[in-house]
Amino acid sequence: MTEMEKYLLDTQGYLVIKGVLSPEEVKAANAAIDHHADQIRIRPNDLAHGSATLKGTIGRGDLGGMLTWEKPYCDVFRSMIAHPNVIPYLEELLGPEFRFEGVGLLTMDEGAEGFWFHEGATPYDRSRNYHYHNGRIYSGMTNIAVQLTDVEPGDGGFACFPGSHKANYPCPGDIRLYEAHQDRFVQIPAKAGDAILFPECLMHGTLPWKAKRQRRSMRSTYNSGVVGEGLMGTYTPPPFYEELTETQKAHISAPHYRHELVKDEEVLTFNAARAKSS
Ligand SMILES: O=C(O)CCC(=O)C(=O)O
Repeated sequence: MTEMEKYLLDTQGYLVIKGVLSPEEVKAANAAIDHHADQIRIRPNDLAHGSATLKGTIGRGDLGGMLTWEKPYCDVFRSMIAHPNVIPYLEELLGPEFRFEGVGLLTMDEGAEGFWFHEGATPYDRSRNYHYHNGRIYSGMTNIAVQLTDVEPGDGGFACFPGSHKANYPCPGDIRLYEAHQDRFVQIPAKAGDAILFPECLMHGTLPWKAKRQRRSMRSTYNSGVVGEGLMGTYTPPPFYEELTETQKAHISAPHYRHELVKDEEVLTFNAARAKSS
């Protein structure tokens, strides 16, 4: 992660990473979705929460279960467990033992409603936080939203309130509903294959979809290796566990703490120096 990327993420609360998926990977993902299109569940217009500016004529589409699809359809989705193009970002923000927590797809057809703006760092949430300490960023739940179709300026789709990942005051309701201070929000254009990286504590949501082309956004979620949001106190490897690579297995392991070797090295170096000087 470059110094420029760290600066942009720290000040804006999001980062656009170009070309996370290649054109071939985007094609494979879209073909897999087309093959399972009958499983897309259209929501009952329940996301705008009464907002006059976010309402739409149809609901958003949701699709899950991609990791369990038969091969080759599952492959691109499984690659997001530890994709080489996002590993450097996740290691920087979450540590080398980051955990993959899941992947989902959302679709929006022309006229689909938006989603009220949620999260935003208040109230403070241990699992979904963001801070800077000892020269580095520590992020809680972190999302990589890969766009599988192009998003142009004014199309709608993902939007956020930059800087809100560091908010200290509760967000007024009319801002959350996109009925006040709309000029402070940004909608994020992206090409198919680009990803939006954002900590969940950034206040984010969705603007109604205006384009004729279907919006497809594949969002993968990660957290640090010691956090598990959805394990209910137990951990059972998924049925496809043995089909994963060793790296992928490592990043879906049960939450655990790994003693950082650097702490041992510090005391060993100190002892070696002391022995030498005595
Ligand atoms: O439309 C988007 O990309 C944001 C969706 C979102 O925030 C969510 O599903 O929780």
